[in-house]
Amino acid sequence: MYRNHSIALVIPAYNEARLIVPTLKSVPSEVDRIFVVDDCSTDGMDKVVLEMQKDDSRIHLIRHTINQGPGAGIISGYKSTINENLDIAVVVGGDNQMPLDEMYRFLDPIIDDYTDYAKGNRFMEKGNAFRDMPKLRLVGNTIISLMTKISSGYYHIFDVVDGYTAINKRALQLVDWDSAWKKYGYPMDFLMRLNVEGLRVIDIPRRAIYLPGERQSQIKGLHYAINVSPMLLKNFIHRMIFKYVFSNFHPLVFLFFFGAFFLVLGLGVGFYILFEKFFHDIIPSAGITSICALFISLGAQSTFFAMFFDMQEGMGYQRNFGNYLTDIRKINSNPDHRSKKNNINKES
Ligand SMILES: Nc1nc2c(ncn2[C@@H]2O[C@H](COP(=O)(O)OP(=O)(O)O)[C@@H](O)[C@H]2O)c(=O)[nH]1
Ligand SMILES: [Mg+2]
Repeated sequence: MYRNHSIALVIPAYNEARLIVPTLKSVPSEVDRIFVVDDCSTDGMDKVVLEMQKDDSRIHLIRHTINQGPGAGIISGYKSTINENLDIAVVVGGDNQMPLDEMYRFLDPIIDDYTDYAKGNRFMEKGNAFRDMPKLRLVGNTIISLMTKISSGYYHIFDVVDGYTAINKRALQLVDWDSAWKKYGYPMDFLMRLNVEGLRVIDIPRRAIYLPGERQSQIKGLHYAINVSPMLLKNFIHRMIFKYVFSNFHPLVFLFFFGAFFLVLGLGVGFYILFEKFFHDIIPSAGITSICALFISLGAQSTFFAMFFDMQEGMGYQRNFGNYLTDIRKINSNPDHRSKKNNINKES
């Protein structure tokens, strides 16, 4: 228990026979239940977990019969959390890259009812991600984070690929987990689903850990990009229709589609003009050039206005924890404060 709330720890793990050991050993005493979701590991990880269970009865091994991906692992852990009626589910990987001594940062804003979902951000508060994250990952992360802002509707968050999260019972019960994304890329999909339910999301500064000599990730970059980009577009369309047509209404939905239509049309005409100029040496007429400029400016303006309205819509449920963010930044920039607050709040 932590501050009168029961805590589940969900650990999706695939072939982590070695690193699952330090991960499980570092679980704080406030965690009531540990769900390790083994997605058909082939390295004997299940035996390691069962061995550790003998010394720590909080550990529960969930076995999948076919490999479904880390998102599916988390969903299984979430379902067990719901079944056992626990209050909050924290998620970390099984590769000991997520410092569990920082778990309270995620729990406090949920318990204080400032947010429904807290996710890690390794760039905030002079985070070490800029220095330590492999450069290719840093560029990829930035592009995906920008795309996810638009796709998910949470414009105030970053580092969307970070899998260190905590979620409250209300959000666990509201989201339709069965239709959620099961493979890598799940954090961005989960965010969109939280947004359509009107749930609050907050970024929590956390340390990035890159263990020397260890495999940091099983993600294959190109495969990931090919899968995730269409998912983000699909999710964006789903969110627009569900949020602004089916459950509520806002004309921004027309502005977005109008903007996209004219941007694509304008860029198409632009490419045609350039093609004719460079390959057939045809000078474009003033008419077609003006049409091209008109389409592009109309498209860009509509898109930016739509984005602005979309951000404003989201502010409604973000505004009330603005002060909390400032406070938590103060807490996290002062290491002594964290332990003091723990001593006050610890229940177990
Ligand atoms: N349940 C499950 N977990 C997986 C799968 N693939 C990876 N994981 C786990 O998900 C966590 C994060 O994976 P990792 O490849 O390190 O990704 P990254 O650190 O977020 O880049 C680790 O604990 C992995 O063992 C899978 O197919 N199923
Ligand atoms: Mg990893």
